[in-house]
Amino acid sequence: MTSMRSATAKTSVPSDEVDRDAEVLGAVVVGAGFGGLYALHRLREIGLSVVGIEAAPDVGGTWYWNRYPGVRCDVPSLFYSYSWSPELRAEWRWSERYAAQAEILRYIGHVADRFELRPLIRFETRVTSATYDDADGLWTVRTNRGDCLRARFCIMATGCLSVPNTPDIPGVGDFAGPILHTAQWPHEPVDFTGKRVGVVGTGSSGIQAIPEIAKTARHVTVFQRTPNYSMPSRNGPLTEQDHVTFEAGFAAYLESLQHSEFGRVPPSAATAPIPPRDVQWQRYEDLWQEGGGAILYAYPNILTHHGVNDVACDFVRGKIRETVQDPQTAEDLCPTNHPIGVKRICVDSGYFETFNRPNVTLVNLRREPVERFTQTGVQTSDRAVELDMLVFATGFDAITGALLAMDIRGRDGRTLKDAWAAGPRTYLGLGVAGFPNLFTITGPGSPSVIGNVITNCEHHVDWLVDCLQHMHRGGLQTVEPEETAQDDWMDHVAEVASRTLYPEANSWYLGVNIPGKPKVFMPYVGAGYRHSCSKVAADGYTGFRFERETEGTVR
Ligand code: N01
Repeated sequence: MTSMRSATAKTSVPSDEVDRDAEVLGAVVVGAGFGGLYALHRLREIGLSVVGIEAAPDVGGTWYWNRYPGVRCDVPSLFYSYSWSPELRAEWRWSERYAAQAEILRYIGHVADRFELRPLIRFETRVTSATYDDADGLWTVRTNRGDCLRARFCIMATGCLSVPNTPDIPGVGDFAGPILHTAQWPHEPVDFTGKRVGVVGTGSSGIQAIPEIAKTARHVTVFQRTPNYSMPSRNGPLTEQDHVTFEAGFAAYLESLQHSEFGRVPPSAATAPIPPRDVQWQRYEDLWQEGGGAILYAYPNILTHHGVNDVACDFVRGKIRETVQDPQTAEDLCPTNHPIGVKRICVDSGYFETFNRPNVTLVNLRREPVERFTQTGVQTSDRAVELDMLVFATGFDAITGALLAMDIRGRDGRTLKDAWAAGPRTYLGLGVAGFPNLFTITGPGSPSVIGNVITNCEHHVDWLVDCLQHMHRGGLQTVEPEETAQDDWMDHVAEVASRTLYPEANSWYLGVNIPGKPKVFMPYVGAGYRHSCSKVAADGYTGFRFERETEGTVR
């Protein structure tokens, strides 16, 4: 793709110098995915001078990079859309119930054009460091292209699923064929025809890619460490009437977002009854037929009580056994070591059916571990599997990966790596004590990846824009969380998670997929998160500390 690096004036100085005469920006926004684009739009709207920095050559965030076959969203398209512009809703039509990546990328590209956001963004540019200067209360943001930007606010919209994880498996460097990662997929179509393809990983990405690859490959060998719960999407075309109906209910939907607890634990969870098994079974059957991941809505206590969750697990295992003809393969595909929903539930198009194809083999790594990769394939404890291509569908260094990949330094030069050595610490997932004027869109300690990430991004951006306006009105220069408020919030995040079944799985929510990463449950799964944020603001930003402006304004 042609470079789209913006013509926005470039500020380049030697790497260790700061050009104190350079223009001071209102804000730098890092990342041009859904969160970053909306932040650029809103910050410009309130009159801030703002520059976006994006590593990719175009907008889209994780949707720019994840181009593997079969990739589509597991949230229905009508909901996986920005909610803030009636004009945008009126002019955009989704073609399918669950949009494919290409259509989502077209949508976000359309938004960037429609709202003239591209000129604000420096593409193909990666932020390497962001340093807070105690003396003048400004951030200095440096990039791999030599940019040195000074800004009052630093908005990290770096995404929760943007740093791919490739496990360090012995011998992988010896493999002679192409090695692909679902999260760094080539732009050119990949031809699997006549190829023996190995796929490592059976999370959402693997579960979507495997059926598509199997349609053309000579043979697909799936290397599975942990089987997953997956629901059929029942994807299909959307009609004009679907859009009209959605729009008619839009106000109610917006209102419901204030209380939306999808994948979270509502207050009624503690006292909700456990419905009889046959009643639950019928409800799960209805949801299976309807398609999508709404099983997590089935009962308020499905994520807190084994008496409910176990029946849902049995139900899905029953569906797997009904679908997969080979009994051993069916058993190997049945998840047994974690409750349903405590890893992100998968939504598929013919995943379990794919294992009835003669050209697909499942290798259960729990029974038959990989010993090493070789020049020609994979050596497990039992056999040598000959392969022409390898696909890693092994996920991400989630939630904190992109933030910690930059050298972020707050007050007194303290690094974020140091501040988060024992796990991420934030107040409301929005800010970090000791890092003034730094905001984390869908940061750890917020619902972030739970539910609909776009609405979570919008909520954070709207909240921080209100906060910035509050500061402007009051002549306030810096904002940062109080250490005690942050401690209390993190205790609350952990306490809420401990009342659920979430900690029972080795999921990326806990960071355990990355060697050496502290085991901390990162998303906030409690109820009433939006209410908590609104209350903090309404009460005068309790738990945040402000400093008064001493010098000129940056507006
Ligand atoms: O990654 P994952 P993902 N040897 O971490 C396995 C979103 N998403 O890219 O479970 C062998 O879930 C690992 O095994 P285990 C969505 O939020 C959304 O699939 O750790 N296997 C697991 O099977 C999702 O949750 C959409 O034992 C190894 C797999 O690799 C998130 O992204 C689409 C291994 C990784 O699964 C991440 O999904 C795609 C090793 N050394 C993604 N290391 C939609 O909207 C890891 N694995 C539909």
